[in-house]
Amino acid sequence: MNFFNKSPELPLYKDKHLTPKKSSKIKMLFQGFIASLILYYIYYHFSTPATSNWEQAKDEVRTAFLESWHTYEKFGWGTDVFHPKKEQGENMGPQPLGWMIVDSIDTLMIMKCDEEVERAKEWIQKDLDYSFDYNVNVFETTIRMLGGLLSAFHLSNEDMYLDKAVDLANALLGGFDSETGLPYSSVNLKTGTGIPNHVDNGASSTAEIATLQLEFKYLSFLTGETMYWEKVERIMKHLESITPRNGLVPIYIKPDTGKYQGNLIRLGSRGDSYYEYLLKQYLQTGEFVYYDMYKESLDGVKKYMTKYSKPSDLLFVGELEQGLSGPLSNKMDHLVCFYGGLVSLGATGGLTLKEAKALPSWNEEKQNDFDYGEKLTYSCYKMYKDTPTGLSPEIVVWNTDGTKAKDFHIKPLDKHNLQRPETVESLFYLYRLTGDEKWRQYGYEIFKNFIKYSKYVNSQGDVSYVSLDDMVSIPPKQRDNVESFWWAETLKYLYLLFDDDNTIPLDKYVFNTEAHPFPRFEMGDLFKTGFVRTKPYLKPRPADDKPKDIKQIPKAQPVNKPVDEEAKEEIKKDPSIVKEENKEETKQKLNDILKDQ
Ligand code: DMJ
Repeated sequence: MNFFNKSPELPLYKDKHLTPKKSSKIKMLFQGFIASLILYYIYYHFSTPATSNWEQAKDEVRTAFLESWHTYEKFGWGTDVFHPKKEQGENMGPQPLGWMIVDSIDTLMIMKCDEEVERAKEWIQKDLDYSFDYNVNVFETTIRMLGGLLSAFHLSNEDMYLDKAVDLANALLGGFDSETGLPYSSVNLKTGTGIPNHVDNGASSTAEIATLQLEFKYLSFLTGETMYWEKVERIMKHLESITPRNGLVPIYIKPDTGKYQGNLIRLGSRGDSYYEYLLKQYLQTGEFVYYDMYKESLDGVKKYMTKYSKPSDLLFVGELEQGLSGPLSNKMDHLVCFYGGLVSLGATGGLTLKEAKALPSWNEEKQNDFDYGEKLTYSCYKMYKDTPTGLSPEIVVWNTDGTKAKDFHIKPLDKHNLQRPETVESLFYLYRLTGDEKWRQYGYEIFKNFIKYSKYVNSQGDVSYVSLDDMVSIPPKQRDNVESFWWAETLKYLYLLFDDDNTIPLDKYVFNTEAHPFPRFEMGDLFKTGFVRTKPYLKPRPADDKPKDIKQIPKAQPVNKPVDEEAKEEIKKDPSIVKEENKEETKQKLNDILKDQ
């Protein structure tokens, strides 16, 4: 039989395999497509944690909080720094500052952990005393300790927290005693002496001096003492006068001269919360001057600092290492991830997107701002999603040249993960504003990856969640450290993200930069914005774009009388005067606030 003389219509068996008919090719392609869909489905559902039971997700966060908190209670109670592996804590100075307990107590209150709140309260009452010889960082102590005490006071209505807050604020005041009123980096709690930064040529960071205002203004509101308000407003007045119209500021400033130092502009470390508190000061009191400054800075960020990665077109905010005249670097700190939630919040003013869109003041620009916030938050989610552990590094470098397969790369020194809150913070805002479940799902994935990779269990079964040295390798190398903001911020935002009860509603509250919620309030007769802008905002504001858009701002007014100059000096010498004079009235006023809500 001659195999080679066969008719071409009857191909050999082997030819059939190699050259299928067109219809078979389509069939194979279709089958391949279906197979890959199935594989993707399996991968997505088995490798990506997902849930629709949000009550249970909230409980999981509470459990993670409590199990690690109990470990801290067992081995490090009262100390400022906790090492779960060594099973011990340590203080930063000769006495504890309450770094863990004060920073976390409002999370315990929000999560309704009554027994733990009682123990924390007792410790604060008996063991916390801020009058000792130690230099503290003015900013960190304000956002964590003063912020924590003020929120605890608001949530509990217990005088003791306000008393401690007044003591602490008075101990910090010496830090503001520079020529310009711009605070030094540190202050001695006992002597009240301001201490310039021992590095960076004595400069304070811009974020440090511009992230004290919510705390001191709320304290003014509670005590009726305008001095706190004036101290922090003076800083803003000065910053407004020296900040260029594009709203972008170098990350260092010298308290003695009042001048910016260097050219580096970024929304990451040392710059971040300057931009945050511009909007939040407006939200707190409705003062337009800060809204204008915020909007100018947002215009500047969009124009000079925003780029898109390749291949996926992810929006990111780069760094201007040499100021506006230099190129934009593609480096972005995880710290920048607060900005997505902030910008979307700024577009609606705390209302839901649906409510805000129904207002006559809604316009294309606000929609653009809102979209910008969503895009940046999605990029931040991808900083977790596209890594081996599903956890983000401290810093990424975005790829923009089109030659790489991935949107970002991570440098060897930037692989640590400190359990930071900024991405879940933005996810929380976006879920609250849109009601879109996808933001919760992203948060749940991140939460489960924290549980999977940052959990440390000692030989007795005590659980902690720790920072990671390297989030790229599996299993990741763990550090022997827990950051206070893991409890104060990350777990609080996750809990609130999964919460269906709208606890801490955004149209009534503003979170400080350490996630401590303060009620928004009206300035009343006692407070006013003590300066006008040196350069009026060029864009007209829609006539009805006013805080009255925001529904039900607490109507409570300060009832305490302002003290005169002489009395202010007395208060400096003996802070208990404020406490004693105002205690009863403050309590009454707080009762009124709580009744109103
Ligand atoms: C927190 O202490 C605050 O959010 C601060 O503004 C900067 N970042 C840390 C947590 O990452």
